[in-house]
Amino acid sequence: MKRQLLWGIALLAAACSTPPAEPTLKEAFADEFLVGTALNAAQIMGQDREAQVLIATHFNSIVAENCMKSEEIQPEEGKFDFSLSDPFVAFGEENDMFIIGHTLVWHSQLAPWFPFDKEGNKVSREVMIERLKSHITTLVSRYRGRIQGWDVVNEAILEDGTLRPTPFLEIIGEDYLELAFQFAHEADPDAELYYNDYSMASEGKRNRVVQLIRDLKAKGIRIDAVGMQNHMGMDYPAIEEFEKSLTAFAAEGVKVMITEWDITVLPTVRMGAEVSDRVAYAKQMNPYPDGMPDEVSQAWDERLRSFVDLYEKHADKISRVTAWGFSDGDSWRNDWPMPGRTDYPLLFDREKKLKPVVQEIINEKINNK
Ligand code: 9MR
Repeated sequence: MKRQLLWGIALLAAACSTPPAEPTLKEAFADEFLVGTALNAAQIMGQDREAQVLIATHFNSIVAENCMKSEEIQPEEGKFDFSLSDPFVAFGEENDMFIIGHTLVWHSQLAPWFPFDKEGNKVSREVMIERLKSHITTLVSRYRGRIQGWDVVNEAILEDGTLRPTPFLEIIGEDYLELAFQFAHEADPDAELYYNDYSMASEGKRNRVVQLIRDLKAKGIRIDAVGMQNHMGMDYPAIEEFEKSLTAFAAEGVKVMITEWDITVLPTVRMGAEVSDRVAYAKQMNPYPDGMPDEVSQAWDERLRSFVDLYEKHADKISRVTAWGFSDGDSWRNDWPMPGRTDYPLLFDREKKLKPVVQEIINEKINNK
């Protein structure tokens, strides 16, 4: 009896001395949607061990920021480089995460050989279809049953609602879209398939994406979700317009995913996320190299909150919210479209600390459960 009492006291003391685990992002939103982030090479390979640990703690979904783009994964025809994508997938599996492949068809970062023959002439439609099929089939079947969802086609539509003139459109024609989804589906019938794009709040793009969903569905081709990249600034997009697109896509019977989330606090040089845009550095466009003034930081917090409110309002339609990167220092925003700026667009700061506003949101949600 005495011994039992002593054990009891010892256990109680041990329990009291272990600080309660801090609530995490993925726990806070567990009833609503997955919370994801994009991984860079240092995070995948564990050189950035601190980030790896925090990513595993806070996120339950990951996407490859760059290592599955065609110029990286198939730099020469038939020569695939899986040296980053394999450990990326393994990391997701070890941590029980929902893994997204990004991206099978994209005009940007397209392997240079893709549309040309050995003489440097454009290949025929048949050859381009064969290359498209081989690229998609190789990737999707390698990770069959392990990658749960693919960004099949990325950024194929312009803001005016026309199809972007890419080598795929020029050489194959409009049906490259349905072919891409079909090839992906054949390679892994259980994988979810997505169309992913930026500037989704624009009316032209909204309508054309709706049309794309209808076209695919009318042909019996699988599409599970629309990925709304949410690369935003302090003054764009208008939240109402973003919401209109979100509800318009969901009304077509697909899920919505917020796929590439970040808020730049810097003066707008370009809206959207056209990777090829480049503007020379100008000091006055980099106003916060040493930190954000309080009022700017508060405005950023408010914008974050207004979008979190929107996602929660539509949690029945949204299956995942993914930040485009882990901490501020990693973000592509620091160099786009103007290199060398200091931005603060993500959920974790440069010291890899959760931003106070994010911690507040987590606490509010956990306390309300
Ligand atoms: O964040 C990515 C950056 O590191 C790359 O240099 C760039 C080009 O590959 O792509 C960035 O990610 C883009 C994503 O793949 C598609 N939507 C726009 C993203 C930001 O440019």
